Amino acid sequence: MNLSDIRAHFPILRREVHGRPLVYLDNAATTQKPQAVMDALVDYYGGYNSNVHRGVHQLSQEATDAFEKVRLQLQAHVNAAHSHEIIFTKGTTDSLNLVAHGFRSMLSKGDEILVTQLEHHSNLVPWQMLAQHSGATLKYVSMDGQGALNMEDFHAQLTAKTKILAFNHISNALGTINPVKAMAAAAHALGAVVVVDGAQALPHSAIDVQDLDVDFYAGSAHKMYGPTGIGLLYGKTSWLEKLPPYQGGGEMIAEVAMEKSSYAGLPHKFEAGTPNIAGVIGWGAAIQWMHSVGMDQIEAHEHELLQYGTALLEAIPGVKIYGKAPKKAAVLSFNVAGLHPYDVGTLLDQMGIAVRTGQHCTQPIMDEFGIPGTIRASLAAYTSKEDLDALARALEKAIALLS
Ligand code: C6P
Repeated sequence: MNLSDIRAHFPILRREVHGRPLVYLDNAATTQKPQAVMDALVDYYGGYNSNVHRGVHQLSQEATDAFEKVRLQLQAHVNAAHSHEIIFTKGTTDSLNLVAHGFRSMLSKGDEILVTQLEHHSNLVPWQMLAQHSGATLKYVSMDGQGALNMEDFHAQLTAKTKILAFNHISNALGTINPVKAMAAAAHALGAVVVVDGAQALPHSAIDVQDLDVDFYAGSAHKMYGPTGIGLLYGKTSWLEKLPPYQGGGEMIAEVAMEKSSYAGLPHKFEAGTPNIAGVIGWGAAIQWMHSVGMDQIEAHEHELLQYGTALLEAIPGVKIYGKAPKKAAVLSFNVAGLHPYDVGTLLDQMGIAVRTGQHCTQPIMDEFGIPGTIRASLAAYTSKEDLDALARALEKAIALLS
């Protein structure tokens, strides 16, 4: 598919904002949805809406088949060894909380949890809560001035006391790509569990959880062209079996008596209540759409755009880009000397350019740089060089107006 074919799948890209053509550069917050995803939702609600795993009737069978087909799609998409290793959650935040909560009874004083300074709050606060609850100590790996993890610090902080290592694959604020495979191997050598926040990696490249050899990997459908409110937790069978259920209710049980219950096997043990059936089915269409473009093509396209956009922004006097790690993906986080990111973002919006401004749920990163936040342009498969040209032109105008 060429870029204009790709863009044609996204009706929203044809709309205007404040009388200007929309330039959507807030893809790390959420991506737009191709028509195929919207069609899948309408087909489900209009054609076979029913609860899953519950009825003998035809509609329920059809809904269950469509729902479970997506589990298989996701298994293939991340190369999990078994489909029961794919747990449907509400999203990355929910997945990470499920894991952190599950370890409450397995950690105690003297144990350590290691995170990094690059984490989204979703991969920091649940571990703070776990530390408070269990008495374990929370430690973190620092980043350098380029926004890359300080690997010497990583090896110094990782010890035999480390029970959990939790970090992101790609930083949402800076785009840093972390060396997941090497970090996981180092942690496993010391007996730690490896939990990876893959929210920003899944949209941009092919993921192979077996090759990375991580114990848990979390993601959100809405950042990969799918619906909101649905996400994934990949977990190795051995860990998912050890972890207690996160919530109690229907679907996650085997036998229920008034005094106590026994739990269902994987994956249902972690899927209490009626799931987001439409969300799952829509996600299946999104994954199919991504594969119709090709994961390698998406990665190559975004890499080219990242280089193009970096050069454009750096040519504008006063612009400073935050996050220049040698391995970096899909995010241009920047500020303009003397201007508040919010003011710049507001003017860009007036010119039809959608970017995110602020801390991007990564306050420790902003504190480390000593800034209130950044302006963040984040890329997707449908982003064009013209989008980035429009950003640069609008930015120059905004700077002229605000200076
Ligand atoms: N980042 C952003 O604008 P949820 O909200 O559960 O789908 O994803 C949370 C999350 C976890 N980890 C990383 C690395 C993320 O980027 C996000 C979401 C969005 O950067 C919204 S704050």
